[in-house]
Amino acid sequence: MKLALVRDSEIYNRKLLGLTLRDRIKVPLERAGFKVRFFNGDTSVERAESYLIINEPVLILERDIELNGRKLLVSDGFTFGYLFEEDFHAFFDGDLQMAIERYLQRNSIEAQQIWAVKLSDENLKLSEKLLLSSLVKAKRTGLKPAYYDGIIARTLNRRISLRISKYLADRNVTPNQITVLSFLISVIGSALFLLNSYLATLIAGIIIQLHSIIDGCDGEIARLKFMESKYGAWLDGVLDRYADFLIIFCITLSLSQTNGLYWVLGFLAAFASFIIAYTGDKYVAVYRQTYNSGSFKIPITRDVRLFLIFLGAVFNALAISVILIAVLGNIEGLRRIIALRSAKL
Ligand code: MPG
Ligand code: MPG
Ligand code: C5P
Ligand code: CA
Ligand code: CA
Repeated sequence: MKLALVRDSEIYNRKLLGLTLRDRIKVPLERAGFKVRFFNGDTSVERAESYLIINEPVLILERDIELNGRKLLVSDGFTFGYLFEEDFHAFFDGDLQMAIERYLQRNSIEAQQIWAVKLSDENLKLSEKLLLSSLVKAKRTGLKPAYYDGIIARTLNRRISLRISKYLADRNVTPNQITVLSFLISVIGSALFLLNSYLATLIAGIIIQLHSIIDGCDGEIARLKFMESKYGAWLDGVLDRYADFLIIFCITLSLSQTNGLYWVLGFLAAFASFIIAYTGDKYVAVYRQTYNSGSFKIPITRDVRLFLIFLGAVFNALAISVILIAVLGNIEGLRRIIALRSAKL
C-alpha cells in the first residue's frame, strides 16, 4: 500500500471550477496509486511501502505524475511535500515533523519538479487561471495526447473554448454530450454550404469555426472534472472524421455546380483530412507516444483545416481552401512516411 498523508486545511473545502479543492488533490494522488488520508495536527502513521506527505495546501496542475523513490516535491522554488520509502516508518515516534527532519538528515533525496500552485484565499483567481491553462494539449501540461495542439488551436481556439469550459464547469454536462453537440454543430454548418448564397456560406463558415472551438470543450471538461473515458476519446476522434468528410462533401457538392472537376479536388481533400488524422493516430497506436515528428512539418492539422474553410467562406473563396487542404494535406502525409523512416525514436 502506498500512503499519502495530506495536512488538512479549510481551503480544501472551497470549490474551484466544479469540484472541491479536496477532490482536486485526492483524485490525482489516487490515480498515482496512493491511498489518501487527510490529517490535522499530528497523526498516526501505519506501515506502507511508500509515504507521500503533503504539508502545504496545494493544487497540483501537472497531469499523469509519476511518483517513486525518495523525492522532495518542489514547485517554482517552494517545497510542498515529500516522498519517502518504506523505511520512513522507523523514524516515526508520534511527531511527524520530527520524523520528517530525521529522515531527511539520514537519507539522500532528490528534488522532483511538479507543476503546482500554493493555495490561499488570495490566489484562488490565479489558481483558477492556471487550472484552465493546464487543460490545453501542450507539453508543459504533462499530457500525452495523439497530438499536441496545432497553431490555430493554441492561438485562437483554446482562448475561447477555455472560457466556454469555465462556464460549463459548474453545470451537469458530460464530455460525451459536448462531443455529440460539437458534431451536430458541424452537421448544421455543412448543410448551410448547400444553399449556395454568400450569406449562407458565411454563416456556415462561422458555424464550422464554432464547431472547431467546441471540439476543444469536451476534452477540457473531461480533464477538468476527471471524467475522461476511452469511449469518449474514441468517439471524439471518430465523429471528427465524419465531420471532416461531411464538411468537405457539402462544400464540394456546392462547388461542383459550376464545374464537375471539383469532385476530384474534393475527393483528394477528404482523403488528405483522413490521412493526417490516421498517420497521427496510427503512430500513437504503434509507437505508444505522442506524434511529434520532425522540426519541419506542414501545419495542416484539423484546427488549421477548419480555419482555412472559415476563411474561404468569409472571402467567398472556398475552392482555394479545398485546394490547400488537398495539396498540403497529401504532401504532409507523404512527408510523414519519409520522415518517420529515418527518425530516431
Ligand atoms: C476545378 C479544378 C479541380 C481540379 C483538381 C486538381 C487537383 C489539384 C491538386 C491535387 C494535388 C494533390 C496532391 C497529390 C498527392 C498524392 C500523393 O474549376 C477547375 C473553374 O474556375 C470553375 O468554374 O477552376 C475551375
Ligand atoms: C465577398 C466578399 C469577400 C471579401 C473579398 C476580399 C477578398 C480578398 C482576398 C481573397 C483572399 C482569399 C483568401 C482565402 C483563403 C482561403 C484559404 O461576395 C462577397 C458574393 O458575390 C455573393 O455571391 O457577396 C459576395
Ligand atoms: O481537448 P480535446 O477535445 O482535443 O481532448 C481530447 C481528449 O479528451 C481525448 O483524447 C480524451 O482523453 C478526452 N475526452 C474524453 N471524453 C470525451 C471527449 C474527449 O475523455 N467525450
Ligand atoms: Ca474534442
Ligand atoms: Ca470532436
